[in-house]
Amino acid sequence: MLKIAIQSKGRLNDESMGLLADAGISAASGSRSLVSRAKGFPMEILYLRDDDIPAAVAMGVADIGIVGLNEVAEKGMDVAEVMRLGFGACRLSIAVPKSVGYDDASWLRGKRIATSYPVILGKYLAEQGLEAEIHEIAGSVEIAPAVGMADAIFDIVSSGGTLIQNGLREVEQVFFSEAALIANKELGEEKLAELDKLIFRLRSILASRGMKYLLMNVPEHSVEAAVELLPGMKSPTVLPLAESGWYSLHAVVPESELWDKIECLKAAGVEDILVLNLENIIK
Ligand code: PRT
Ligand code: ZN
Repeated sequence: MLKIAIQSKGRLNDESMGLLADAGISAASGSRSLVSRAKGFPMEILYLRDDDIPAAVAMGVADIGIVGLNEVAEKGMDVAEVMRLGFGACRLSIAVPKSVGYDDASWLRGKRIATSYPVILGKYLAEQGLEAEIHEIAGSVEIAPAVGMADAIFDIVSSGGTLIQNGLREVEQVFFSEAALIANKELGEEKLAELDKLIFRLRSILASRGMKYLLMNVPEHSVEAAVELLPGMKSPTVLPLAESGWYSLHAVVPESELWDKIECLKAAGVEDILVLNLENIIK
């Protein structure tokens, strides 16, 4: 039986549990002890701090885990990155007080940089051929320059709001992260087969996220134009309606293109467009 490690609480917990729930996997009796048996899949769920997940998976305490790629890179654990999961997106960036005249990375030479990610920062500085003082601090990195502890920081940025609130300016984007499914590199055959099943479910869910299912009525003379506008997974489905001269057209479109497509379809003579949510795309 697979054992999956997920963050016990924090930013990745909700979406990790949500993704598993969409895959038909839930924690038995909503229990939040360290380990709980899953329903809907032969799996145990282990709740850990995100910092501990790469090591737990590398050591085989858990077989697989959901964690930010930033933690995987920082901990330097030898685990397999199975798939990216499309949430928890952020970047690790260098930021300096906005009053500072920063032109390029050479400004960092000899400076004190506060961070909770000394390994990733150390690699970046080495690649740039720069020497600087890395000050490892556990939390509230963004206040370090204001209290005189550092000249710059290297921290997680998502919207950038926290930097602005603290009078900081993002000057180098170093590492791009999102949540990923990671796995122990030495899983036996049985666990690999279970992992394949899980990957299949997750792929179906991720493929459907951000997609909409469209149903519409199309007069015969508009069918060609509508099909042209809607390249579906293979091509759109076209079915004759009971009323002669009319067709029903079904297609899957990315949410980002939805309103553009609807406008073009209406202009092409399409009527009665239904927009439905898609739960899964099984290939
Ligand atoms: O207790 P535990 O150790 O498990 O959790 P944690 O406190 O270490 O981590 P947590 O829950 O804060 O974040 C878990 C993971 O979420 C991180 O390792 C990243 O992979 C991912 N992630 C995505 C983020 C953010 N976005 C993010 N914005 N982690 C932290 N932040 C912080 C950021 O440091 C900043 O201070 O949120 C603040 C707001 O960011 P802005 O730029 O949107 O203002
Ligand atoms: Zn953490």
